[in-house]
Amino acid sequence: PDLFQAPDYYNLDELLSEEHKIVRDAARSWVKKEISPIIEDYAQKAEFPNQIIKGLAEIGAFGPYIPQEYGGAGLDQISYGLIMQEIERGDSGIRSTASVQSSLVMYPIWKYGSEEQKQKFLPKLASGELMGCFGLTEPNHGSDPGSMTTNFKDKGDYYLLNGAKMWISNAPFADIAVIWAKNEEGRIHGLIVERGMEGFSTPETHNKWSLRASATGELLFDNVKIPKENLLPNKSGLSAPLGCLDSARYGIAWGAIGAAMDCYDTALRYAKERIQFDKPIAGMQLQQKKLAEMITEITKAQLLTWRLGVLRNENKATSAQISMAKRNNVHMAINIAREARQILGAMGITGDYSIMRHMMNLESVITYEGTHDIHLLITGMDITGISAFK
Ligand code: TGC
Ligand code: FAD
Repeated sequence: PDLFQAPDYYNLDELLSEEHKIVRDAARSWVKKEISPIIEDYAQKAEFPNQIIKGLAEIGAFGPYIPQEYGGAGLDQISYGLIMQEIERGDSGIRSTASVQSSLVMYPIWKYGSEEQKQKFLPKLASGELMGCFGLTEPNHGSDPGSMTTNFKDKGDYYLLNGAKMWISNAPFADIAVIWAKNEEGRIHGLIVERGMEGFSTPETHNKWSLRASATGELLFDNVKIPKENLLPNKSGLSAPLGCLDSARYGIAWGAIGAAMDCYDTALRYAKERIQFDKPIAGMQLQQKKLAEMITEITKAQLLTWRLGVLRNENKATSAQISMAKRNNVHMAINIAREARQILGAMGITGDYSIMRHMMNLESVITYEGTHDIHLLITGMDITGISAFK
């Protein structure tokens, strides 16, 4: 039996094209074969499974919507979302690697880079030959990236980069880092920093209880000489990194549904099999309430996200709409993980089931790419016209 029963309570499949279903099913079977059997072990070891990089590239997880001329898969936004959903059904940390590579490294090079930068980096990033990371957050500037202090000075032949980034997914093994820094006028620009440049180091962050199968690290810049051709020339200001976040947050909205589906599916099966007081616990009203609310919330999230995908395909989705979906869906998933864990009783705390790992992973997902609070305030700003940040 297929261990991944995807709930589709409102026949959402009827809204998908043949291509969407082919892409999704390919990702689904790859995750089942390559991620599910190994992921618990890697999470326990707190190690990223490097051997899956090639497979991720093959299912189109690196640059799903980047045009084929640059090595991307040339798919639409719904296919991109479905790939993220299937990967996160396996593990949020693996989806993180794909999100960062696609939306935070390939996207800015594609949108803000020169033709030479696109030719040089995009095909190798799409194939996984090069891996990237994205440095926006700093030790003292998380939710407020506009106050960053990492900076670069024009030295004539090159830029001199100084500063530090923290909490950076993929940093420990990335070949390149797309990072954001201020020039002498205080204007934010994107720069491509390459491993091996003198003064650039990427120490790993240990002791995480969340996203353990994803490598997280710092990016330290100590008088790093950056060739001038490594500056992204076509966009500057805070809206440049925030534009990348729109794409990643959209993928996370889909991804969270995958994690929620896996928790729901696991809890439903368990509840039907587990007998207490001479009957399956699935027959107890309190457990039915939990399961019924889960499928309701998953269904609402699916519809929200599908519609957002259509809007993105038409280039009509706003940043605030993306914030709403990211916030709603991650919150939905974390609540489902917590309830599903309880349905499994003591078994729920073990690594024999995926739920506790999803639950702990989602603590990062609800924090990164804009916290739950920040996305609420983005909605608040959108509907009132008044920023609560300033
Ligand atoms: P504010 O004055 O509102 O905006 C500055 C400029 O940016 C424009 N803008 C956007 N542009 C594109 N996309 C968006 N989503 C945008 N949001 C705002 C805005 O129009 C303005 O443009 P302009 O031309 O007028 O200059 O900026 P603010 O300083 O008040 O901050 C706003 C706030 C708090 C919403 C924003 O800074 C924010 O989103 N903070 C959260 C930070 C965050 O999400 N960091 C994520 C780091 S990356 C990460 O977590 C990767 S995890 C990856 C993984 O492993 O999957
Ligand atoms: P803070 O900004 O210090 O927030 C602390 C608390 O204060 C939060 O609850 C927040 O909601 C609240 N708060 C802050 N401002 C306000 C406000 N105005 N009103 C009300 N409440 C507020 N960053 C990258 O650049 N690249 C990456 O690849 C990356 N990967 C990550 C991977 C992991 C595993 C994690 C955990 C984080 C990662 N991040 C990455 C960083 C992430 O984006 C930040 O953690 C996030 O933006 C929040 O910043 P902070 O942790 O500094 O929290």
